[in-house]
Amino acid sequence: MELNEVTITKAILDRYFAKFTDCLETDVAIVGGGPSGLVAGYYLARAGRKVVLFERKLSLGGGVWGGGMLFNEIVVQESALHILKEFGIRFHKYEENYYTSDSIETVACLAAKSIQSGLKIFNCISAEDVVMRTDRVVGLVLNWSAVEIAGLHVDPLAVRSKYIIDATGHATEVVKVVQEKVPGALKTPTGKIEGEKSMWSDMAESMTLENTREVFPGLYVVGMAANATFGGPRMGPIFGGMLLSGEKVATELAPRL
Ligand code: 48F
Repeated sequence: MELNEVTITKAILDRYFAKFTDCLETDVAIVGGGPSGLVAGYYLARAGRKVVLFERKLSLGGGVWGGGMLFNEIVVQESALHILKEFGIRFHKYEENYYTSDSIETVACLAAKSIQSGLKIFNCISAEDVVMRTDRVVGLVLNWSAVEIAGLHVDPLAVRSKYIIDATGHATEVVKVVQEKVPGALKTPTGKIEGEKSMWSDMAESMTLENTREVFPGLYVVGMAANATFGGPRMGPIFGGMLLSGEKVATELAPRL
């Protein structure tokens, strides 16, 4: 049977729009497909919650791919090994409490397992704003990343969600929008983004967990975005804190839904 180009096109359009339409109203919408966002999405989906993730780039994985300074291995400490095991990511013991895994295998397994657990992922879409009601974030304002990159004047579309997770890493893009539009309202000591501090791996890893919480009604921060929002230090290419942060936000949010 001859393959029909129009059928190929229609199959993609029909399936995409069905998938997207199903995600217009969700329990949780995650911005950013780095390690913390993917792990959060996995555990929420596994708990039966309806969860969608939007990633600006073509590829998922955020800062994992390049390991440290393009040496494509990452370090994970003992306390997060159960998450590597959960995702089927192989690891090697380097010395007591220092384990390594291949950064490419890490991304591949995080992406595959989270999608297969029910997380819906849309790549090449950027969150540019939030949908707001009186003192509460209730959704995301989205546009194609291509539109954003080209600087085209195109109006966005919006989705609604009971909770939003900012998993945008160092950039804290969603929190920044809320800070600009509702000045002084963040649940941080100053009411503003505290800003990420210089590297202190041990302190940063524990603070990432402490900082994983609600920063504005309806809006949680996770991963590096949590440290940047609450003034924690950076940790470098050790990823246990990112994985544990994703697990923590899912554990906290799932019962609230
Ligand atoms: O930066 P990223 O990997 O965040 P993370 O999960 O992990 C941080 C570590 O990679 C590393 C570190 C730990 O050792 O310090 O940096 O906290 O992933 C963030 C993702 O969010 C996407 C971005 O492309 C990246 O893949 N992103 C950022 N802003 C937006 C966005 C946006 N406005 N809309 C959609 N995606």
